[in-house]
Amino acid sequence: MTLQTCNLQHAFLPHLLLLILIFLLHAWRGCCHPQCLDYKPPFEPRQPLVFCKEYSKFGCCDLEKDEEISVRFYKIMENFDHSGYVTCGKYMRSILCQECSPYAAHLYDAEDANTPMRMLPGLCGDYCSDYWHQCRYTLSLLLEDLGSPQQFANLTATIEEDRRRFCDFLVLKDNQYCYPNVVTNAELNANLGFVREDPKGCLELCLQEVANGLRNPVAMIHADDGTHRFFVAEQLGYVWVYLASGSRIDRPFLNLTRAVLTSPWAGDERGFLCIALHPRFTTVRKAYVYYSVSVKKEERIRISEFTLLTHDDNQLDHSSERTILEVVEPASNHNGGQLLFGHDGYLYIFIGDGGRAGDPFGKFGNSQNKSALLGKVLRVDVEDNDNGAPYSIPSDNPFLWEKEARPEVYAYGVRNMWRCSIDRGDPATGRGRGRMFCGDVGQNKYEEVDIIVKGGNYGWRAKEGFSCYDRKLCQNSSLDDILPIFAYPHKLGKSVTGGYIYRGCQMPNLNGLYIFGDFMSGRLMSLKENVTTGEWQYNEICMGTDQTCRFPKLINSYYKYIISFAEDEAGELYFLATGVPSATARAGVIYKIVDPSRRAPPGKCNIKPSPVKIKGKLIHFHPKEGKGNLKIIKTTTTTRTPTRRKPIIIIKPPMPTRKTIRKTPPPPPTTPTRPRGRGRGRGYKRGRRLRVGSVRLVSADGLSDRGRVEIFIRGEWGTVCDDLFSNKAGTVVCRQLGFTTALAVMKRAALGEADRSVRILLDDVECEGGERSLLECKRSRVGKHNCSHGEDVGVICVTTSHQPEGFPN
Ligand SMILES: *[C@@H]1O[C@H](CO)[C@@H](O)[C@H](O)[C@H]1NC(C)=O
Ligand SMILES: *[C@@H]1O[C@H](CO)[C@@H](O)[C@H](O)[C@H]1NC(C)=O
Ligand SMILES: *[C@@H]1O[C@H](CO)[C@@H](O)[C@H](O)[C@H]1NC(C)=O
Ligand SMILES: *[C@@H]1O[C@H](CO)[C@@H](O)[C@H](O)[C@H]1NC(C)=O
Ligand SMILES: *[C@@H]1O[C@H](CO)[C@@H](O)[C@H](O)[C@H]1NC(C)=O
Ligand SMILES: *[C@@H]1O[C@H](CO)[C@@H](O)[C@H](O)[C@H]1NC(C)=O
Ligand SMILES: [Ca+2]
Repeated sequence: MTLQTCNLQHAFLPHLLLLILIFLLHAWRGCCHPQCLDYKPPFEPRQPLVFCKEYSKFGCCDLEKDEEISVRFYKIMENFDHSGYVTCGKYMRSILCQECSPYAAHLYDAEDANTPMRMLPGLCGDYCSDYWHQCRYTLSLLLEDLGSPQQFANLTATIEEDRRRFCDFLVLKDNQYCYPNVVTNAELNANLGFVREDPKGCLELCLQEVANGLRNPVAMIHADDGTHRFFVAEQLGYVWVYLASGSRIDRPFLNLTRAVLTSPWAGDERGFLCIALHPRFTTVRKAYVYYSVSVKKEERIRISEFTLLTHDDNQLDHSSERTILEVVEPASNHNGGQLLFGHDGYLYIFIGDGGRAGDPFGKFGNSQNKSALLGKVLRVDVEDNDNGAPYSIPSDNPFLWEKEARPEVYAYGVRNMWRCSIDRGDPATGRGRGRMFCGDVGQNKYEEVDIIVKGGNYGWRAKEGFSCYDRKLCQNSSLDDILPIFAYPHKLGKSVTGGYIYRGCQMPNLNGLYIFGDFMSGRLMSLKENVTTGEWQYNEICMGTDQTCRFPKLINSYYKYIISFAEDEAGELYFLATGVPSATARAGVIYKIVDPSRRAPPGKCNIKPSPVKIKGKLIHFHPKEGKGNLKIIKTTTTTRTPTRRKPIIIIKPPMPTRKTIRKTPPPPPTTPTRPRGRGRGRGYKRGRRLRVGSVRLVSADGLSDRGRVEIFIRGEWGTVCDDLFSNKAGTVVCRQLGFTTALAVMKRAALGEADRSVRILLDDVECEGGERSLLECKRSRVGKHNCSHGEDVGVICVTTSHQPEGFPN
């Protein structure tokens, strides 16, 4: 008896441990995040679905996919008589429609691209039992529809007879996320599709790295000319052009390094600070820049104008500089540094109070003194300035008739506005259009965000945020100042970086959200206006968990010195940050802000960048972050080391490699395993569900290890034609097929040419070798190529232990 119990315990212990482990794993993973089978967030379809109606409001299908599913359904239902239709139709429909569920990736166990997906959505135990009792013989029909008919007929014939095996195959062990529980779980569905908040109310967003290796990137702008280029300025005096493809042109747009006054010390506020392009840049090819210079041993800020070269759209004429304005800076800090064109076509210049602490200059400081240009927002007109004065004064500038005031002044009482932007307005209603938002850096207590209006007094040095700084000035009834829309104390951050109101297309949840940050604390923040009360509601922005940000290319960490925010031509938002705030350290990265909870419906936000003629070479983009190799980047500082340099703080640790986490136990025998290369080639069997980026080898002689490369994208098999296709790219293909490496890569159709009906889907593929699919490599856009089938590529794959036969050398 004792012996028996003992044995029992022994037999039980591993199971118990396993159970505990599974439980812990689930607890640790917490709540699943909605995700589609294409590894992207769900969306609201543009047109309501007809067949899978329950996912019309939010899910993973558009109308096209919905139709595809309904065609499959009716094809399967042809096998039923009326009573069968009545009994089983609902199961068929529900099972087929789970592809449209916002939790599709979980139901199909597809979150991890390295493990096979389920062929059918994971069902809950009870539902599976009912299904088995009523309609078990329909399983083979569902599977037949997906893959190789005989194979599955044979396999399912045995499963269909045995409820346990049947449900082992179909059940998803996670009781919360199986169908239909996932649909009815109130907690999961309560805020489905909205930006998720963590328990502290922090909005969970993710990031995508779009550029790196930059030296204190201070500004990023676009030309609004249809090219979707970015112009990125570095503090030491360079401006670089990035194309819509993400590649950078090797020649600088502007190289002012010789003239710009700056230093490698961390926190030096001098340097090249901003660039703005003429609002009609396609016709008026001028750029305006804002930088620090030393003239006769005097520090100044200079605003000047450059003209584009006539024969190169990506370079300014360096000999065309014309000074618009120079202002003497009494101290090296508080140089302002924003330059932008308003919707009125005028140039706005944001100038700091001149520096030191407490705006000590003159009787009551510069900011409240309208005879001084320091501590002001200026507005000038640079239209038609080719002859005569470099700028004129707009006729409705607010202080034209005030005797002592400079006519350029548009608003005053500002301390050191760092980063201002103009609201494009709500895409549907236009509400908010033209509002000007600025972050104004505080003294020693509060950082603030202001909306700038004509003639406004923003309070400095009488006030800092909402509180009095200079008590005497503050109590003067004639101050009549405009309060910030938001101010935060120094325990949250010590140097505000103004941002943008999101008005892009790809992240519908973020519309109307003002996103900004803090340079010192690395905090990302947001404000949302309550339209009824006019109040701005604050929410911190946090990085989503690894689980939340598990979409291709997304990361959930960033360098903490947030230098600037930016908007691209389409209105998507970015921020520029660095790990080492020195003008010479190549530690700056540009991040795109991504909402993992919802995307716009597919096709809605497509852009077609107009072509750009390029002189010089392109430097392709390689993401560095989020691959587990975030490292401290050493500054190249040669002179004084900064005194208060802080170590790099990564807000979240880098993502773990995905291979380690699996939700369900190893699949039962009927779940097809990853392709192993054998039995493939011409006779390719659709043994597993095809996914975007799958590859196959097509060869005339039916050999499984070689052939012309075909890739599956958007529901079709297409070919790859490419002169750049290297062994590394070949290796990516071979790995996907279960081999270890590519023995040879053949170009110019040496392994066969596709017939005309096969589209060429990929060209200019350049891989590093570690990618999981050719789609992750650098490449032209899908379907964009400049070759013919005479250039189709092929590979010969090998598993390194043996050489294939019949291959010369
Ligand atoms: C399926 O079963 C039939 C008859 O039992 C057999 O001839 C055939 O080879 C089997 N097919 C597979 C793929 O196992
Ligand atoms: C930029 O200009 C400086 C001095 O004028 C020059 O030494 C440097 O090589 C230029 N850099 C580039 C990338 O053209
Ligand atoms: C205001 O600024 C002007 C220009 O810098 C200066 O000459 C004047 O003394 C200042 N006025 C006061 C009251 O400080
Ligand atoms: C209040 O401010 C006005 C204008 O700046 C000034 O003329 C006046 O002397 C101030 N009053 C006091 C009591 O400081
Ligand atoms: C706006 O504020 C009012 C009053 O505080 C509140 O009742 C309402 O829920 C708020 N609206 C939103 C969208 O937060
Ligand atoms: C076109 O072909 C040339 C030469 O094969 C190649 O260098 C280039 O990158 C190709 N692609 C495009 C989009 O021009
Ligand atoms: Ca203020």
